[in-house]
Amino acid sequence: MEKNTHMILAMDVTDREEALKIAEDVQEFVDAIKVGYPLILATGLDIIRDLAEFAPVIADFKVADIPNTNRLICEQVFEAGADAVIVQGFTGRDSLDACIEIASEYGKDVFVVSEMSHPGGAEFMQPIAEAIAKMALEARAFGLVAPATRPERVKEIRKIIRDRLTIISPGVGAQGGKASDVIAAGADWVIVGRSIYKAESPKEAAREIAEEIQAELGGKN
Ligand code: NUP
Repeated sequence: MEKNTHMILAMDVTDREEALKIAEDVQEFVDAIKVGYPLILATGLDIIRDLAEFAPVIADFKVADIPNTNRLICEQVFEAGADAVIVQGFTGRDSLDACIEIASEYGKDVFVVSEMSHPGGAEFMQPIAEAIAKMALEARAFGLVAPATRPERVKEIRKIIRDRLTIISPGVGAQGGKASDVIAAGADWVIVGRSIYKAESPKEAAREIAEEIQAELGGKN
């Protein structure tokens, strides 16, 4: 995945035409588009290929099953045209290995959730987040999903994985996180949903966040 704008759009609208329009409008400001259950359940799996015309697509299915089922899910995701899949880490190494095995067969990427960005993410997941990050490193995942709502946690995860894995970070805007803070903490990409797709002008909202990120990086990228 290219790292130009350092931004991923979370496309959680439930209307196909709206999704395609937003994708067209914001494509210059995003490196990837993340789709999940809301859009796919509403419009069908073909939306992945449709959106892939604008940017690489990350399928946020938070895959969390036994290895065999994970394998079957990941095959469907990559057959549908996704460039990467998001999986849970708490199901353990064998489940993660199954996803990574299929991803490498397709030449695609796996992101592992270490700790979720909502307040409840601190309840059960935070205490095991470091262990999940270590596992993802050993299993050679492509990256981790770490919370933009807690930049200090992104910093901790960065220390563990050093520069060997990437970090994508949701929770900017609607959930209270700030793009420049989480980029400063060590995230490679921020994930932004509602602040863009619910804005009066998604394009202008995306431009503003992209500029904030570039100002933070100050030419470092
Ligand atoms: O920990 C996570 N937090 C989170 O918000 C892991 C995620 N995958 N997400 C997703 O990121 C969430 O499902 C949504 O698609 C997006 C954030 O959207 P928003 O809060 O910017 O609207």
